[in-house]
Amino acid sequence: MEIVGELINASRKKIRDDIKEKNHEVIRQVAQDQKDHGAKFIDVNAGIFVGKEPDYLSWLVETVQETVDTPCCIDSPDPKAVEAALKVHKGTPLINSISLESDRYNAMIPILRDSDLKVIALCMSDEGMPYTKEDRLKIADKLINSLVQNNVKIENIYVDPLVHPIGSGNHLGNEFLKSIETIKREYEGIHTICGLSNVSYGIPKRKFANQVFMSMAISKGLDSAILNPLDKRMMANIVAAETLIGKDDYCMNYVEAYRNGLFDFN
Ligand code: THG
Repeated sequence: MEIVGELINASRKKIRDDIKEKNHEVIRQVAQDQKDHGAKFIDVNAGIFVGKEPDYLSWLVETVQETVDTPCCIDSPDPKAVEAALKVHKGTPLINSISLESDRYNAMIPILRDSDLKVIALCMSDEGMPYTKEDRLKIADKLINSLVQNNVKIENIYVDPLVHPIGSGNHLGNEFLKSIETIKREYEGIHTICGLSNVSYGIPKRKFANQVFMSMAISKGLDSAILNPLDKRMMANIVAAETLIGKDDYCMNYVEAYRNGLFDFN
């Protein structure tokens, strides 16, 4: 499982103030903590600062990369902000994201064409958010084909089928899980990703619900996720779930996690 650390996100009140005040030390610490707990990418999101997003997002990339050698996941619906962040980013980031919304799609394709960038293909279109597996697959198929036609490698594409809150419909968890399974089966070599915690909006014990849903998604082939790597129980569940579906030869990762104290909770 490739973990994208979600904590540097301006939708979190504390981080919003730290970004506004350009508080270097706090941002650096949050980046370091997430790396130390297994993040392979550090998500940076300044989406609530309308108009100032390109400036803040570039500052976040620079600040994270002063601290850790981990690449960023550049999280913005605004191609101008993505471009600004990309200018200062060292190494290969994960672009979050392209979608089938025409303005975003048309602005993102030239950035991605012939590049070695990694990119999240988010299942959204001008018709809004998809709810069924069929609607997600239609969008995913168009995005994957056009990215490949534009010379983006299949292994650099991370499809995000979009997680909805389970409180808004009984079937929504299953539709998401079926999407992961089908995408992994039909597009060999592709990655799948999601922002898991959307599933628990509006219900109690969110962390617990997120952890259970993660195990279910792993069983369908989810291979990366945007989440809080400081959630110890979540990280333990991931190791165990991957071992239990056969992605851990001789249970070596499981045993190592045990030895490192990852399972020390009750
Ligand atoms: N797909 C893709 N990118 C995404 C998402 C997605 N980026 C943003 C988001 N969804 C993933 N990131 C977060 C970051 C924080 C939280 C959830 C998802 C979160 N915040 C607490 C809350 O909302 O209750 C805030 C608590 C706090 O203030 O700390 O849970 O789906 N491609």
